[in-house]
Amino acid sequence: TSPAPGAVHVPGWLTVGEQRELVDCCRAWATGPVPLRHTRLPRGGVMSVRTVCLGWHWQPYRYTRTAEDVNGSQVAPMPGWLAGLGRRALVDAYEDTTAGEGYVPDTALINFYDDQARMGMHQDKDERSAAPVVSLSIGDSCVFRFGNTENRGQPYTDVELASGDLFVFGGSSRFAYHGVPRVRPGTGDPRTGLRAGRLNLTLRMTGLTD
Ligand code: MD5
Ligand code: FE
Repeated sequence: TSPAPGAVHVPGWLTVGEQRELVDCCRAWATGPVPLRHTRLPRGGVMSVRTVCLGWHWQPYRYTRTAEDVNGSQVAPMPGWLAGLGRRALVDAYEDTTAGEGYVPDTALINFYDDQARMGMHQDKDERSAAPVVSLSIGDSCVFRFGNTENRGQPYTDVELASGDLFVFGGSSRFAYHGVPRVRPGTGDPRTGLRAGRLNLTLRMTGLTD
């Protein structure tokens, strides 16, 4: 189902087994060189989600290899198999066996939402590439607010994202405003191994070189 050109929602794309494996990996990454933490914003705010990055470290509002804003460590590498999962996501979402060609995501941003966490409406424009963003959701469902490229407010469409769902943001949807106004506690699938909260993994091409 496609709420906008280039945007594709594939409910239940990840099997429970794949979700469980990703949860296990996220647990390991959360205690890696740069731990899962609330990102501090330059104006003194703190994000309610907790984030850990692979490949490149996102700090508002740029990508670096080392996390000067956390502990100065170099972020863990982006695994090749995770980039491969991103290519398979594009093939399936766009129903085009060639859609993954040349897609080499070099960063993953992993967001953990507890019951209270939210993500305000924003655009993702710190990447120097217009390649699609692949979004994978695990755990509690959420309301995902999918807006427009012109302004932060209306018009927008609210979409329910559940455990295992794939969302690809390509084409003209790549730079649309979006956010997560609420998580729905208790809606996750315990078989994933995630007992509470929501995990979102986004795979991206930064377009950066060292
Ligand atoms: C999330 N994360 O559910 C979302 C999923 C973030 C973030 O927003 O920046 O970490 S990513 C959704 C996304 C990415 C790129 C474009 C669009 C949505 N879009 O055009 O709607 O934690
Ligand atoms: Fe975003």
